Amino acid sequence: MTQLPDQKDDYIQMYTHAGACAVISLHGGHLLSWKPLPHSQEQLYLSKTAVLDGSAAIRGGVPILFPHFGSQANSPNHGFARLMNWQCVARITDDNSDTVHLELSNNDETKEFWQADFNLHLIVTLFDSSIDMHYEVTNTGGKEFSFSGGLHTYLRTEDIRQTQLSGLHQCAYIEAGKHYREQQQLVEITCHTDRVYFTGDNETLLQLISPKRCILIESSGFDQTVVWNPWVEGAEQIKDMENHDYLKMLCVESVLATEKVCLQAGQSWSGSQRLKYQES
Ligand code: TA6
Repeated sequence: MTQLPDQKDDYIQMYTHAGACAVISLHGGHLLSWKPLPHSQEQLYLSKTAVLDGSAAIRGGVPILFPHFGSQANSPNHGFARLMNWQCVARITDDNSDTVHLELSNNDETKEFWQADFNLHLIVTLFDSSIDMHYEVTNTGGKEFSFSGGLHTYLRTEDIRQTQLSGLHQCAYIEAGKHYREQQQLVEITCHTDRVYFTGDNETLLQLISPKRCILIESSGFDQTVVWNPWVEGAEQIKDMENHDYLKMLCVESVLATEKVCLQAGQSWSGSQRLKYQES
C-alpha cells in the first residue's frame, strides 16, 4: 500500500470516536484513504506509484473532476480541480462523525484554464461504516457558465475477476461511442471497460460485491455513473499504475460526463456520493 508522506499540513486525518478513519489531501481536495469499521481495512485503491507531491493528479482515491469530465482543449484531462491546492474552511466533529469542508475558488491559476468565477465545495463526512462526499458548484460571477465533472472513485477489490457490480441491470450506457442496454444482473468486468451508464439524477444504488467485502454506492444529483477498469493493456499505458493493479481496482464514478450543467450568476448545483461498507 502507498505510504503517505509525513507532511501534516497537506493532509487531513479524519476519525470517528469509535475508530473509523480517512485521509484527505489538500492537493486536489482528494480523499486518499477510507478505513471503515468494523475491520478498519482500506476500501479505496491508491497506486503505489501515485504522485503525491502535488506535481500531478493522484492515481487512486477519489479525484475531484471539474470543470469538465474527460478531455477539453487547453485544459488538463478531467479539469484542473484535481491539480489545485484546496482550502479547508471548516471542521466539525461530533460523537458519530467527522466532517471536513474544503473549498476551491477561482484564482490566477484557474483563470489560466477557465475564465469563470466559481466556488467548488467538497464536504466529506466520515461515519463509522460510511463516508459521504457532497460536491457543490456555485457561479459567483456575473455571467452564466457550463460545467461537468464529478467524483472519480477508485474502489479497491482483491481480484477484479471475482468482483461484481449490482444495480445496473437494464440501464442504458455508452461505450466507445456505441449505445447498449446492460444485460447482466451482476456486471462482471472481463476486459477493458469504460462505460457511461445513464443512471439518472435520483438516488442511484449500486453495490460492489467482492469476496471479502460489499460496498454500497449511493449517489444523487449526478445523472451518470462511469464504470472504468483499464485492464492489463490499459494499465501498461498508465505510468503511475503497476501493470497488475487493474486486478485490484474498479472505478465507479458519480459524474456529469456527457452533458454539461448550465449555472446562471448566483446559482448553485450539487451532487453527492455515499460509500457504505457491508460485510459480504
Ligand atoms: O473516467 C474514466 C476515464 O475517463 C477513462 O477514460 C480513463 O482514461 C480514466 O478516466 C483516467 O483518466 P486520468 O486522466 O486520471 O488518467
